[in-house]
Amino acid sequence: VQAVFRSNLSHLLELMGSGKESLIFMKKRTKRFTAQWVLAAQRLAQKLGGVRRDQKQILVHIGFLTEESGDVFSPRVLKGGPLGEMVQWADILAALYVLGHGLRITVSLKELQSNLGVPPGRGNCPLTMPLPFDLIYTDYHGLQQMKQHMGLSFRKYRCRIRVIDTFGTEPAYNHEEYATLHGYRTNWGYWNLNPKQFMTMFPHTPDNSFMGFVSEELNETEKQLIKDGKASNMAVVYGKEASIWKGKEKFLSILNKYMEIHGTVYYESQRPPEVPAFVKNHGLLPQPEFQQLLRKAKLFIGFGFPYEGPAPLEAIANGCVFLQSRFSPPHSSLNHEFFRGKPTSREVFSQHPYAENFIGKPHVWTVDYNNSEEFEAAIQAIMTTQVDPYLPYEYTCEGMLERIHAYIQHQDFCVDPAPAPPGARAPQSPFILAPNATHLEWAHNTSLAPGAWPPVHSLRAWLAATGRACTDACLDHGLICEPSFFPFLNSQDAFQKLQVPCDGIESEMNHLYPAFAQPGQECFLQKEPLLFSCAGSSTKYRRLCPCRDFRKGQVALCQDCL
Ligand code: U2F
Repeated sequence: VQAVFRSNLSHLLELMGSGKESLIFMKKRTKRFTAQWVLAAQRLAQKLGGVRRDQKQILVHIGFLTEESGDVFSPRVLKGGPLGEMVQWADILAALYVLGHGLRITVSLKELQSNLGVPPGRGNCPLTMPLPFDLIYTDYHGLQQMKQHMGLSFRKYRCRIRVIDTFGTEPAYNHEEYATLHGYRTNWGYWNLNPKQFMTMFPHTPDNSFMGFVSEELNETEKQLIKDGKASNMAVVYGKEASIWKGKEKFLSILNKYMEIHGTVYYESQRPPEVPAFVKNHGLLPQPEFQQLLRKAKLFIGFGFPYEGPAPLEAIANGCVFLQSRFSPPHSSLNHEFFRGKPTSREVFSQHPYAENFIGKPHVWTVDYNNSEEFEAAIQAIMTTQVDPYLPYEYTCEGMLERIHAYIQHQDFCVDPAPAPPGARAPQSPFILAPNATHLEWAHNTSLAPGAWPPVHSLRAWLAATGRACTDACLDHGLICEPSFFPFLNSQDAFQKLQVPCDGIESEMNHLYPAFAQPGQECFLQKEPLLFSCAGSSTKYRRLCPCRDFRKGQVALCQDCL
């Protein structure tokens, strides 16, 4: 069956159920975005022309909202608790629905079981049953529940699962045996899924798929209105929970010399003691009113937490400048409580690395808050800087629809890509050598991997500098690391083409391989395809990195990926 774009979202709102504060928040958001989704669908339909899109049957099981996993989020929706996850789930549901797929939504174990066809009263059904869904979107909580209640079907069908995973899961943490042997075992990882089955909130490491969410897009008239209505001396502080304001008196008093400070901090009856009297606190606002506040403000200022939330993108989209602190040393699961136990060793160099690296000045200023002069100078400069509202394409409704469409049509983790066995010589030389001999281009010979996605001709291979991760090595060249291309580089032939002087060649399990170790001149190939990883570096190795191009404003997709 062909999928047909939908332009009426009222059935989706019914499917979303009711009762919980979290669901109410999500439904309000979906309603508010309806017109934008519909317009985006029209634009995408035009862009895709008549291309055939298969309709999938999709189960969305939102594990963190189930009572069985504690549902700690719903009771905090109106009290300043995290909303980022609900923003993202609401947008995922809207995107899947608007794209025209068949949708079931579950937020309890009982509903999950009945949709999976698990016989009532049979906690752990040992049989494999046919699964009535082509795809299942869930989270780590939901994954755990499915493993417990699907019996043997779980193994069989887990390639159909997509895990919405805010901060991402790196391959070293995902591979059970490797994680256990090398100290990468955490509360969450070791599921042995294809790392691309994990879908993140921001494009952290390309080892995972970037799912994202959306922010409001303004038309030219609205943009002009906002620019005209800005109060150049108005600041909004990022942080709806009082604890975020603790110990920030120094910055607040500097800021207060220049600007009128507004906050949206949740409170019960009295002003929270962390929020100084000179701050105009509006209390936690409903999303549309929060947007209105951002429209008037010149500055949105972060004090280090929450990490990587949606609000800075909304602020920038509404014409604010986002000022945030640089983290030195960077925060990570090794040194910060919040990231501890998360299946990633990513180093976070500021409160919002996406804002810093993908947006940057004039919209985003990342400064050292320990240096009061630098902090103060930034505020002065921002007050006189003109900025236009800006939203990266990948965070528009159209961008999100385009990306999810591409994933649904092209990502298939149930077929084995059957790469050449490590160490084997490629039957045909797949590379053309670039003149500087550290960079290879894939010959325009698609017959080598017909139907591969992303298409293999977008591969550009680089030998990274010592100690450099492939994520960074590719970005250095204006490219993005593409883990699905690793198999093409995992051969003696690839090293030879790069003129790497291998004295010996060995094949082992190591998430940094393929790589070259300078002392000893040894070349290492990857023995375990699940461990191919863009993330990760060591001063011992120069990694062999598969990079590809990407669309402007849509880093998840290569030029020829649609
Ligand atoms: C992030 O979660 P948060 O919910 O803390 O992220 P925020 O960036 O603060 O904003 C989430 C939404 O809250 C809305 C705003 C954002 O879309 O429009 N909002 C509001 O409705 N009313 C207000 O007064 C102020 C904001 C992140 F998303 C999570 O994944 C992380 O777990 C968490 C911790 O790092 O940070």
